[in-house]
Amino acid sequence: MEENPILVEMREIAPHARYHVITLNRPQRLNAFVGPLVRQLAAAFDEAGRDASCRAVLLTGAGRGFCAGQDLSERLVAEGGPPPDLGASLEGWANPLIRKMRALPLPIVCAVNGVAAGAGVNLALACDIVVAARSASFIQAFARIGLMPDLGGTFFLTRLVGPARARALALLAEPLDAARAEDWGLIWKAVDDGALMDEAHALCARFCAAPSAALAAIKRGLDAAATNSLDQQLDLERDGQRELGRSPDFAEGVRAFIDKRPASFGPRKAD
Ligand code: T3D
Repeated sequence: MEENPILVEMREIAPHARYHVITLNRPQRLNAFVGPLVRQLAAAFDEAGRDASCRAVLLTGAGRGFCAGQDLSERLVAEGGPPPDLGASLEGWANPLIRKMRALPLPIVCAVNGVAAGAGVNLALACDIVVAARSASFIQAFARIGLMPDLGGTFFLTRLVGPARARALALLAEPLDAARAEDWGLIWKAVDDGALMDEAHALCARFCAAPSAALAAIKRGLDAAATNSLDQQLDLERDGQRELGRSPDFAEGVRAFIDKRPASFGPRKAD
């Protein structure tokens, strides 16, 4: 029997401030998606949202890969058998998962520890900050097997790297190494393999001391900017800033600046 396909660990940074570490755990299949894995992954994000002390999520993979997308052994069509309904599959788990991650009012840091292929790349791109090991690579592998990018890939790719690079990545389905992914703006940073987890943990620890409502508003605002007009964004910023300006975190942030000391922000309001 397979081990638990998702591992969740809590890292306490201070009283009422911790982050959840979610590890995809099917290393023998490069953490490819199967039903139990995607169900537990969605439940792990729900749990992070419910945990009032949780201030960030770190997502990574066990073993030498981050995630190789859908487990293709579940997609083998028997001779003369009916083809799978991939639309139903996306509607059933993938699209709700990506919506859930984008709506989560917490920063999601993704530590890409090795190859990310197919839906595995786009899972990473749905996170807020992607750090990758220098040995990692990103492959929009879909065209190799007669599919198109999913899990938001067609949306994220163009916005992150621009249309020319997005088209070549998706149409050619060639690997992009981590250094070039950083250079192109697909990810935040490529780091030495041995430094990857320290880097990702340090980011999450930093978020544990950050003003949580502001981070949630930043995440919402940047997401809305992908489709809003400038007028809509200006209105959104006015409304968001009005609310944040009334918060104890802002009062503390200003006081701390004037006092020349680090700010001590308050707890997060859970979902
Ligand atoms: O619901 C839906 O179906 C719709 C959604 C579709 C979304 C998708 O993600 S479609 C795209 C699926 N993914 C792929 O096409 C990638 C397939 N994998 C690869 O191309 C290669 O494995 C990699 C380039 C990622 C890595 O290559 P390499 O040489 O480093 O490793 P490997 O030897 O190919 O893989 C190691 C093992 O993992 C191997 O098993 P073995 O031979 O040791 O028993 C391999 O078969 C297995 N593996 C890797 N990817 C998958 C997989 N097994 C099942 N499904 C996989 N996707």
